[in-house]
Amino acid sequence: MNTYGLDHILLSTLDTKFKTIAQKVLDGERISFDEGVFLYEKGELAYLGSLANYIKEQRYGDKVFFNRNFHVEPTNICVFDCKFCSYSRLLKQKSEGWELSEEEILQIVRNYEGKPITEVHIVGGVHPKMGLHYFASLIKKVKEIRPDIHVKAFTAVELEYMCRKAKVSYREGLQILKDHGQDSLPGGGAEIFDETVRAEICNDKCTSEQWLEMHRTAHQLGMPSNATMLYGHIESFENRVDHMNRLRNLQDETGGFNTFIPLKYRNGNNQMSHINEVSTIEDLRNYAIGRIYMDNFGHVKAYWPMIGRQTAQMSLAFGVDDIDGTIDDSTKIYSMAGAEDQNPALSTEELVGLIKEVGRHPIERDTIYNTVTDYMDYDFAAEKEAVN
Ligand code: V47
Ligand code: SF4
Repeated sequence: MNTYGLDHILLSTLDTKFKTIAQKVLDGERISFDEGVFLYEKGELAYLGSLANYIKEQRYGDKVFFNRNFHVEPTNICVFDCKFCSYSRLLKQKSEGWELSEEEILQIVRNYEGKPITEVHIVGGVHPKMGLHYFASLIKKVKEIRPDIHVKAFTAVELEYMCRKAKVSYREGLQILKDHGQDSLPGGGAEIFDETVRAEICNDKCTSEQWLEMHRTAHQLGMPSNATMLYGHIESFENRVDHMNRLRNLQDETGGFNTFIPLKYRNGNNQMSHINEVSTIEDLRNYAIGRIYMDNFGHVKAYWPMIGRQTAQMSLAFGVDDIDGTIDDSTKIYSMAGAEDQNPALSTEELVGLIKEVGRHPIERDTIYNTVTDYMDYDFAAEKEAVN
């Protein structure tokens, strides 16, 4: 196990605050809100990386997880108007939007027949006409085509709107979706929980309290979920720590979150395009502080279509243990915001190569982190020969 750097950090002439934090990490103790802010303000990349990598390697050694998934984005028509969103179109701009029919969506699922995909990720804009019962029936049909697939669907923003329109409680709405085959919730829509920032960047969608309550209810019903944080726009370091703190508190209560996913704000084609994007160094610092602060989260994910393949590779030395999935060019959310990867798709062989190239051990997982295949010594050439 590689714990390089830690002893050096503790023995060197560091400021006492840095030593206290490093000692806490070594002892498996939680850091405080103020210490989180201190790390953002003063923590240098090498120091943060050593601590975050220590935590990651204590848990998983060199292992890095990924899955085989595809996205379905039923529509980009959205009743909300988030200032950072490059993807949505209001109903009045319908000509620039898309609305897939139920048959088109099911055809996407059928196209994966026979392929060893374990997850479908369904999210989109909040369409006024696609409601709770429509989506419940859609999920049931998806499961009829692929009973084995894990359906990770609908952000808390979509779910809050669906429940409100259908006049049901969060519990009733989620139970209906679960009964029709929805397995878990993705982490989107969290953005930044601080109410002042939220009012500036996404003032008309679900509140922070509603987001947290939707995830709390899902966890109580046995549906796990993820949690995102949109960083690098107008928020302060305190706002980032406050965001992580609210998630850490909920995780203490329910234990239902799988993965923390920091999402870098991309400034292409949206109403906040005047804001510069943060540097790659800040991305890596942010992953590392996320790993250090979120001690009760199992996993930290770098979403490669958003930050690009090389930063995703680097993030594996900064506390990240997961780089999402093969995706198969099935999402438009980031390419429309100017992300590195305009056609995000990686074959399993490419994803495995990416992880191995930086000396890590690739593990294909399912959505809830059961191992599907250990790819360390996997022979792709033999697999190809067997198929031919
Ligand atoms: O909530 C929108 C973000 C999220 C931009 O749970 C933007 O496994 C950056 O949550 N720049 C939706 N980000 C996507 C999402 C997600 C993605 C991958 C995996 C999982 C998971 C969840 O996308 C939104 C918002 O925070 N987003 N616009 C932008 N310009
Ligand atoms: Fe709609 Fe989601 Fe875009 Fe906000 S981020 S405008 S809720 S699609």
